[in-house]
Amino acid sequence: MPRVKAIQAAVQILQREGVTHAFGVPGAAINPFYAALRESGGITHVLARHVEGASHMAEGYTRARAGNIGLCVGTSGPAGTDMLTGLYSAAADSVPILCVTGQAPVARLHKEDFQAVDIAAIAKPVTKLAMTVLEAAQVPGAFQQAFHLMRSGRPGPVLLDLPFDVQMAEIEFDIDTYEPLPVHKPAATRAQVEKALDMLEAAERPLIVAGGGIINADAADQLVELAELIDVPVIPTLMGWGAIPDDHRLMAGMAGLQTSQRYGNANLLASDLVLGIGNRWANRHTGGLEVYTRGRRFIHVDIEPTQIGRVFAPDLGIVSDAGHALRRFIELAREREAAGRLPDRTGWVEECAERKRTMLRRTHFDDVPVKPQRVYEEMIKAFGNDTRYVSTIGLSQIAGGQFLHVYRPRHWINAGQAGPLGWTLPAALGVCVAEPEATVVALSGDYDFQFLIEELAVGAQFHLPYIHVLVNNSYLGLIRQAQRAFDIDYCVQLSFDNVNSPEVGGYGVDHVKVAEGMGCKALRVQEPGEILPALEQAKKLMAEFRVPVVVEVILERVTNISMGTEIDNIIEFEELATRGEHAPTALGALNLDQMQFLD
Ligand SMILES: Cc1ncc(C[n+]2csc(CCOP(=O)(O)OP(=O)(O)O)c2C)c(N)n1
Ligand SMILES: [Mg+2]
Repeated sequence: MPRVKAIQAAVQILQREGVTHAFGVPGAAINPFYAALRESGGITHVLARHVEGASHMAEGYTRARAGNIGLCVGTSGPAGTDMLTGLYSAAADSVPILCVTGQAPVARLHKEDFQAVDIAAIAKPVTKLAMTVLEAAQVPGAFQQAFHLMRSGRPGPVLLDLPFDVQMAEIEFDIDTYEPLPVHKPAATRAQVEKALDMLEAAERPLIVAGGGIINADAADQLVELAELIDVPVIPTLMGWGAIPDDHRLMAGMAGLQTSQRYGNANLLASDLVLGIGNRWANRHTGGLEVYTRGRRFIHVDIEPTQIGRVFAPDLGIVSDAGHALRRFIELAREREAAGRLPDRTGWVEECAERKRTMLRRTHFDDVPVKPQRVYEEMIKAFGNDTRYVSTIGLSQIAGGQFLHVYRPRHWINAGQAGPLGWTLPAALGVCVAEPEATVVALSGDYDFQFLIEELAVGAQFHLPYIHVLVNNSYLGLIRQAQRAFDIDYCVQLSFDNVNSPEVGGYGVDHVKVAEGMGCKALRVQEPGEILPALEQAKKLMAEFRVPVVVEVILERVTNISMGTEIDNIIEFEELATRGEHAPTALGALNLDQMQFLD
């Protein structure tokens, strides 16, 4: 057996498991890893400017392509704690990332050594495995188990914490005898799917709720195939958005309290049976369960057994990987089709499609300062169907969910559950690393943008071009809107007179200067008619300079975005679209004549 340092074995295993990129920040306790990385030469490293940024880059990298596992690396102590937010958002959204941290030597762990913290204990609730590896000979097994766990069942992150002396110790290891462990994914049985199809057959107005598990399982094609075969409309969740193209005749809109369409909620409320696949009944999707569940039956298919019944008791629960389940559904539905047993759904499908054509929100406003709704209209005009959108949270993200269009899986990359401010920028960089040829468009409010703004320099240094649409209301907009319930507007203002930049007109931070200072390109627009030319110009700048390009749109400071606490009670703050020209980029209303009857 060759004798190698344990950390050299670890790096060899990373490569054997398919890792080609790492995102990180070095430090003394993790330098053995960096030495092994340099020696191996097979893993490209992107140097983040903040360790939290590295963790979100790893998330973006994983989420951009099926099979990817993002690796983030940091030293002991604060590097690990900085990456906790990435571990949390990865766990919450079922995203595998591997976080490797350095650690004080084993014999000094209990001596309050410099930057020694029990990161494994801290990270435990937000990982599938968090382990300080105390024996060098355990290092290969720990990495083998990490990959097995990240890929098996409900995917999620792992943290491996490596004391300095453990990294440096020599062990017997031969990569040629290493084999990744088999991945465990449960599969729905014939009996389970027959029962589900019986329930679907008995329903009059069935819907499929398509969750992120379908995207994790790389099974969007099977979802569309099943929907078409049984002719059942689909409501994607925020995490499942893109599993069925927005312009598909069976795409019935998103339901929910925030990132939803009026027709999505109306369609869900009109249904009598919901088949949820790879979803988790997130509370911002369901709203109050009384309203969500009243009058309809539920089938829940999920890869994680303990997810069944967690939020409410379904009428039928099936533990299965979404891909395995969809393939079984297709197989058995074909048998029923051959037997002439599939019900005719034309009336119900048309009913849903009609709502999609008519229950629209207005986007076309000519106001100055710009109303946010207009930004999304211009984005749709500027960016093609193959655009990868990245966003996190805020009114900007919510309105993006309401107005943008997504046509492919992994083209809406959003930190769905954790929603950590600052996520957008580094996650977009991770997407760029994973998909260098893709058109990547990030969407942030001003506060999200400011949170991890230093990561712009990473995009400039490593030539990771993307467009960052920054909608600036100089407010913590979502929280300002939420404070209406308290009748306050308190500690949510980002406005101040910038002594260096009077041209930002009291909006505070001069994002253009900051972006330029970081080595990126940036444009600022004040009027609706300037948005599209700026986005076109941004594409050119991106191609020419190969750096991130920020397009800042100065918004009206106070615009409330549609949302509510129940899916049958969403508050609309703007006038609704009553003519095609009010919502020119809405799908289904593209034919202006279709809406004239609403006049
Ligand atoms: C780390 C973190 N802290 C606080 C919040 C709560 N929060 C959600 S949205 C938001 C304001 C976002 O402001 P901005 O990015 O400008 O977006 P806008 O709502 O104005 O479009 C805050 C503070 C959060 N999601 N994450
Ligand atoms: Mg804002």
